[in-house]
Amino acid sequence: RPSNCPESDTCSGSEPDRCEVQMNPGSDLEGRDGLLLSLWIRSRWRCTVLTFDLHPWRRHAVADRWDAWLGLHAQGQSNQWTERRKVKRIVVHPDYDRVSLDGDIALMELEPDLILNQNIWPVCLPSAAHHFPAGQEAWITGWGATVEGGASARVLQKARVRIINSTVCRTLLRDPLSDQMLCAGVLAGGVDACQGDSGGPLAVTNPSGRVFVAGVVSWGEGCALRNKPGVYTRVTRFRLWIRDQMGV
Ligand code: 4AZ
Repeated sequence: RPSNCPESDTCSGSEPDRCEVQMNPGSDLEGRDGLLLSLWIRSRWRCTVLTFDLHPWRRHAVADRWDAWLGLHAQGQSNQWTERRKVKRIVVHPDYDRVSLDGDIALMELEPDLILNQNIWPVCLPSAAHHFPAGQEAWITGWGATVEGGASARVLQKARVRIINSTVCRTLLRDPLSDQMLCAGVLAGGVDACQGDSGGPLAVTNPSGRVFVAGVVSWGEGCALRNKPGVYTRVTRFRLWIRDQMGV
């Protein structure tokens, strides 16, 4: 365990008191959307970890084939705040199921000494016991399609959704929702994650202003349809696994 990795389970104490989802100014377009790697959690100089969504086929899970771009706004376009890091290690959750999309989470460990700046800052991990109540406001971000079947967004998009009760969600979705999944969306339709947003964050701000990653964009039945909320990996269910993998 690197000496400057905090031991605390949640984002507190020795961690920065400002935790934000990486996003550049000007990326406040109401939209839906993202490419892989829009989420990274809890980077302290030497314990940078990123969650994302990846198919655990061998060619995807090889660290050498990945670069992490942090602080990005326009896809593939670096700016004064962008940092680029090699990926040191990829850990795909052992329970990942390609059909049910259960266990849809993986971790990327980045090369150390990441420099934080105004656009690169850690997001907090919720404790395993944390409950995100139905109705709570959450934000999704990404570069995915802005209409179903459409092109990915050039610049990072964000949209506001709400946590939806799982029992209610099961009545709305055709496919099974496991206890490792979490629903969020706007039931009236029009706001959602879509193709290319997978792996991105579902972020919730607590009363003290800290931002927590409640979910990871995973799947849905279409995009932004009425009564078809998006489905997210429920991060609290993987909190202990994440801790074990990070070695903190
Ligand atoms: C996708 O394919 C995808 N409406 C992600 C999220 C949603 C749909 C599709 C949710 O990456």
